[in-house]
Amino acid sequence: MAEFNMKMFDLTGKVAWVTGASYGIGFAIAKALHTAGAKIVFNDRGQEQLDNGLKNYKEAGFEVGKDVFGYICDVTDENAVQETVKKIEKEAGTVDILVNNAGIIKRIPMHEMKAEEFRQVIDVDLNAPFIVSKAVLPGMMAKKAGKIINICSMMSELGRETVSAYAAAKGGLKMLTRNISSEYGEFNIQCNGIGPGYIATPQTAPLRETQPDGSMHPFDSFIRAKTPAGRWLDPEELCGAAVFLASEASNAVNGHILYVDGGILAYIGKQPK
Ligand code: NAP
Ligand code: GCO
Repeated sequence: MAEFNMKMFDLTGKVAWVTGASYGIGFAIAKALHTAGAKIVFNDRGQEQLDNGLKNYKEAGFEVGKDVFGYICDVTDENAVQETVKKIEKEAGTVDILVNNAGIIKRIPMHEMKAEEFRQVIDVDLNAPFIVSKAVLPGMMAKKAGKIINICSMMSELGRETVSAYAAAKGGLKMLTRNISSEYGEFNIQCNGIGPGYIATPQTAPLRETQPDGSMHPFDSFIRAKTPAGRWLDPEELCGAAVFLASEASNAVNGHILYVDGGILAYIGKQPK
């Protein structure tokens, strides 16, 4: 075993596919993996969204077709995903690192949620990570090396009102992570999760809206009281964990969910003064 050295965090020569990474957490992780040397692949559901994503990467200094490759692909569509993997392998190379980031949430009280709405969340947040992981595994198995990182959640461990579908999906994603790690470890493929705390992105914008009277959304003070540092986290604060789990520095880490939550899961909550 080589002596530890910082090159173990180097992703030069690697192809990293971050799903749904036009903006938000996926975009931050993609930029970090590129900073560590990887070539980035991302996808979005339509031409307009893809063009918006490409604009964001260009503004961040990426050269399209060299540093970043973008594809129109709905991650819930298995045929589209399989076709996209063929294009990626032809244009960018075999996928070495997959980050299953694309995700949605529907905040509806369970007794009011339609079964179709529940299914839609499960489809994107759980079925799609299965579909995309299945599509890239053959290439990783052939290379006898690969990294799959699933973006889990506080809701992989905890519940709360109105997020039954999302919690079920993210809880399932935790176990899918552990099962992929179990089934493909012999191919030197590691599958781990990142469990973000509460991150300021479009997905959580409704929970941070300023109220008509100018006060902050009640959820804002709730989550600040549940976070030891008393603040929302930024997408960039997930990047160190992403580079670590994408690199050979984590080759002995497998089936682990790395919570980057500012301590939420360890904390009962700020006591009243
Ligand atoms: P976001 O701002 O809503 O971004 C979600 C991304 O996923 C968008 O680029 C979206 O593209 C894409 N997407 C959604 N459905 C898709 C589909 N069917 N096919 C392809 N792309 C699709 O969310 P975020 O906050 O960055 O969250 C990213 C991931 O982190 C999600 O899995 C989320 O559950 C998870 N997470 C978020 C937080 C948080 O506090 N923000 C915490 C823990 C975990 P479109 O533009 O086409 O919609
Ligand atoms: C919510 C939030 C959370 C975050 C994240 C927490 O409505 O509670 O959207 O679910 O997105 O998953 O880790």
